[in-house]
Amino acid sequence: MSSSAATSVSPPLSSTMQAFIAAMPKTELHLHIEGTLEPELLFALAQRNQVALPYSSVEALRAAYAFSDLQSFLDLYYAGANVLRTEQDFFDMTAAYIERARADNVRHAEIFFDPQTHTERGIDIGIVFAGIARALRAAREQHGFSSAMIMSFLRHLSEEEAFATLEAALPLRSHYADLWHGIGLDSAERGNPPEKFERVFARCKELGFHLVAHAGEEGPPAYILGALDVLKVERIDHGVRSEEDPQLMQRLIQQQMPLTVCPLSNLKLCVVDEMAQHNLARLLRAGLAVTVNSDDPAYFGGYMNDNYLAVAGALALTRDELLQLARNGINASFLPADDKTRLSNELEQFAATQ
Ligand code: ES4
Ligand code: ZN
Repeated sequence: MSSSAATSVSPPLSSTMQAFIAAMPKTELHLHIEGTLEPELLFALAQRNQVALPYSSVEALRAAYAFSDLQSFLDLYYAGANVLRTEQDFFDMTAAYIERARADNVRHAEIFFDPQTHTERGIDIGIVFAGIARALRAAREQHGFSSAMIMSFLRHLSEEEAFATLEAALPLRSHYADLWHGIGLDSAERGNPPEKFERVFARCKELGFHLVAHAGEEGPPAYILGALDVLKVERIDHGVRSEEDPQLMQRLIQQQMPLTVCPLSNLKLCVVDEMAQHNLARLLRAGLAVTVNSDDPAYFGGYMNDNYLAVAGALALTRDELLQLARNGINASFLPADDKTRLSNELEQFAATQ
């Protein structure tokens, strides 16, 4: 990502703006459920399941969350997921996330989960689906919190393994028809271009899933083009490196292709050196359909509102720009048209009373 200023100090965000961000109705479109496992719960699950951890305390684990790039994070993220063993574990993790999201006035969340992280350890894929879905359904019934599940393939593994995961999951589809709407692609981007998954994504498209893929986080703009043209995705996860290709930028604007940007993630994984250098505001002001999301909040130091607060302060976003980011999130979601309208009305009503 290009930048000129070496350092810059942003003025503190006014309490009015902080309150505005907190109260604004929001959507979460880029959230890895395994990335919401807070050290406290991770330790509790390790104890419950008698899993040994290479850290002596919650504090020691949290102190290890200092990353130099995507891979250095993924190593800890996959190790952390090793404490997840039972349906109840997946339920507890998801329920804790929902509580946190609701506190931030997130109304709707589309949640990635990585079955391969668990099936590789001998956990049945049915356990993964069941625990996550039970928490999401309870949240819908008790609080009107709506959600969707996006099953993601790990791109450092083979396409054959992705096909095997799809095959294992498809018998569950009818049981989770209310939630499982999407297919994603995540994990180590460099060296694992979208083309590697062309056939499995084509199959998922035939099956009627919504398609998304991580692209242009650490990988080059060519991976974004590949995600669009080869995988035929309808959203790009991250996509911040699109700025390096002006032609691609024009296309993203023209197609209003949503980018699910994750500011604190980009900062913690050294995609940017400082938040003031983040290109979210430039992309927004150029007319791209950018959204704000939290990625792996337990690892990156913040949930939805923390992400909004960080960019609002560092990039001097206006109230109208914050509203536009929230609007983009509603439009880019997989919600049916009537739900989008209802949520849009809530947002515009909120805007009108501010
Ligand atoms: C991820 Cl930040 C990020 N990038 C790619 N894959 C991921 N899985 C979980 N977090
Ligand atoms: Zn991600």
